[in-house]
Amino acid sequence: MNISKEQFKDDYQKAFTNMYASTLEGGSSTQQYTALGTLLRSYVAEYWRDERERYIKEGQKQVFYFSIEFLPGKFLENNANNMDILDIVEEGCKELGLDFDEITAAEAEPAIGNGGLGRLASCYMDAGASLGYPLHGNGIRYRHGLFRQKIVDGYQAELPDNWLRHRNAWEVRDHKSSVLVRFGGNVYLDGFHPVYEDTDDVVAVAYDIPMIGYHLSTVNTMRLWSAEVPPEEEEEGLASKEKYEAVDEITEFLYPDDSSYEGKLLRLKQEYFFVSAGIQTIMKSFKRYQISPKDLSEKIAIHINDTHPALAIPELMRILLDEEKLTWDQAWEITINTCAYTNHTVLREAMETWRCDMVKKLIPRIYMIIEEIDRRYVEQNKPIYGDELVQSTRPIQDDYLHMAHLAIIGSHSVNGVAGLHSKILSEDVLRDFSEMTPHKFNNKTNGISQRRYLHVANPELRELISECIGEDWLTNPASMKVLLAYQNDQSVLSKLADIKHQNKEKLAQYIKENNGIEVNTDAIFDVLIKRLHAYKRQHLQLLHIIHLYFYLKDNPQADFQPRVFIFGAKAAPSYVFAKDVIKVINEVAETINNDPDCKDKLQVVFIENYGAALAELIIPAAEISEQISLAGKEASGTGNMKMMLNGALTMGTLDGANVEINSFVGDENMFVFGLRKEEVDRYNERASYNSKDLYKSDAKIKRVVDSLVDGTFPRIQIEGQTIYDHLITHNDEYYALKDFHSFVEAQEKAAKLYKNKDEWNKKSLINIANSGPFSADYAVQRYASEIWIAQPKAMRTDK
Ligand code: 26M
Repeated sequence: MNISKEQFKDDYQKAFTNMYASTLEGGSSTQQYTALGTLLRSYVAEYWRDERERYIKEGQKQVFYFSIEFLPGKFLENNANNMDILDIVEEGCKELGLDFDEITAAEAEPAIGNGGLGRLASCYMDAGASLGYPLHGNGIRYRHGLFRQKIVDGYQAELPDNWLRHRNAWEVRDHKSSVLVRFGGNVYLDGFHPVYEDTDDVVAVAYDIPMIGYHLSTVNTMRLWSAEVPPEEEEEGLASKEKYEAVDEITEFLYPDDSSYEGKLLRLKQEYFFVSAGIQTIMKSFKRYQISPKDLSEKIAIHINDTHPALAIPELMRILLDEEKLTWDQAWEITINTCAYTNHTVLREAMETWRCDMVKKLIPRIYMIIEEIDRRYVEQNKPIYGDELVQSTRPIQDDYLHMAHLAIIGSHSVNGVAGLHSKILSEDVLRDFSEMTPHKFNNKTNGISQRRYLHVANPELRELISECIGEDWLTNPASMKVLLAYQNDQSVLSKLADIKHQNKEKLAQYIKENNGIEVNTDAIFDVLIKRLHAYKRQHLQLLHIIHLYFYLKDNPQADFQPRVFIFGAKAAPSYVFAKDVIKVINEVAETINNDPDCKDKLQVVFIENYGAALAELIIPAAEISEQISLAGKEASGTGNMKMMLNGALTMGTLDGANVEINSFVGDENMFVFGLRKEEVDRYNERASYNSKDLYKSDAKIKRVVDSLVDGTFPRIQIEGQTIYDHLITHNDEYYALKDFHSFVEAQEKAAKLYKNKDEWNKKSLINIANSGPFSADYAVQRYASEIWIAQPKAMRTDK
């Protein structure tokens, strides 16, 4: 958009005074942020409204992305960037005597997602709007996001995240869009008409946040639902204290689990709550514009992000049957054609199943419909596929509802999130389904927002790239490949190295302030940032660090490539192994960082409270991107793409999207190590891996593992033992010891290469140049053209 700096400054001062009846300079940074956010939102408000109306008027197909998590990151800078006014805002603030960094720091980050799944949803929102697709989010407005992590004596402590304390400048409460969601009670059919008795009603109130596309291509909506007591109950004095509490609870907090499933009633309530609100809203707008429900799948697409929103399928059936009075067959065909499902994990412990009696009690009408889906599924498919296939794929089995089965059966498309992952789904985890309906199965490799992770997070690199190859890559990321022409250009390579160094300095400053550690910025910055999970193998990096520590103790004079190991990770509060790994990392860090033999050579930093905002500080400073999950376990990973985009070299197994990174850059531009997926399968099939034998026969491994329990590192008696038991007593489920030597070797190769700065920088540039295909823009285009069958609008040129 076009606005002069003077106009902006004037608007900002007025907006501030309007809001706080005081002057801008005297405000707190939180107030300054809130007024600035509100002002920017007001700049897009009319356009946002126009775009909503245009969508309706033009009858364009709309896509609704249902996700129980979003992880948008801070809004201010990204939105200003997409509105093309980031410079004006920054300079304007400076001229007004304000500290722009302080203002952006005051923005509370909406941590309403756990990790990859939520962040992916938000990258897709950004890409959708940037490309002009009518792609809208549907989710939950948790009053408390993912816990804040504090490290106390090396342990993770969890504190509540009250991100809405100072309100959210970007959201608009739209009470007129409220809908009623019914829980519990009795339901019986009067003919074909369901009669509800004694239901417990909750109002879902919409909070809309604008999703602002790059160059204002369009403005879409992320709608988050909040639960409230129905106003009628309140006015008639019918709501008890218990009722208030029960309703508030529904959208009170985000479950802090990632890749693990627990059958908690409240979680099921959350799932039905936001799904029902979303589907009802879609259907209401249909009614308003008198579109026949039979045209539903031509006018909208519903995306089910993991199984959590799978109740969208029976909820849509409910409305088509009970309210639109369609026949079952009509309703079912429409539902399948409308819904599509993405799977994000192959871990058994993450598979969502619900006890049928629980579902039946909480949402009786929905349960009736699910039973009927199940009954017809068996009836129709048994004659064609035989009993065995049908029994293993039906949604209800042994009194449990299998959410993935429901999602697959009720969708026309099922996709994995990286090539290898999709292959595992169709050949292994979901093989029975893919045998029956192969046409549903497809791959959509994940993508990331290069606007957030490069343009905004690393503006110096953005400048450098544009200096070399012009601006086309900003909207056409594949053309970053042109950068390859500069791989031997010493002046470009040295600029690239300077930028990396500046970013390392920035991170080092943060580490100094927050950890009290002065890290050596000439050392390799080796970064492992992701949720803590055994399959992601943070403990393998820990073993590697201990190995290096012993090496330094044994050879204090050796020529050692200095390295700073940087960790960021939250553990689910009930996940004992993960929490113990955090404690041990912190205690090993304590010993190493205080050992004079390690000074400026080996340093270990655990960054507290890692999340979307800190990621934008850490990623531009990364030189080695650690992607070390056991092959076959990480569905895709997206941090791998973000660090590659910022010039880090990947240290990785052939897992998830690492496989694709490898195919783009080749073995010589990353460090591949570890078992291949087929090898892991073979060991598992034959049960032929014995970690204890390996440990006993390998002195190096034994020494490192023993250090967890022999007092080498103080204060880890219990936690060190947990890891020891996992590795030795419980046979090292994720093959960390098996991959140990291969990992150490790859790490040695990296250390050696780093000594040759020119070579390293060249490889760094090659990584950046090849990262274009991982743009979320391409991923969204593939979803749109192959799954949603949705078109972007013709791009406007008048802004
Ligand atoms: C389940 C039940 C109760 C509470 C929480 C959950 C739950 C929440 C999030 C389970 C799984 C959740 O996320 C899984 C996830 O984040 N998967 C990651 O998705 C990314 C995007 O596709 C991939 O890049 C990662 O490889 C994958 O681990």
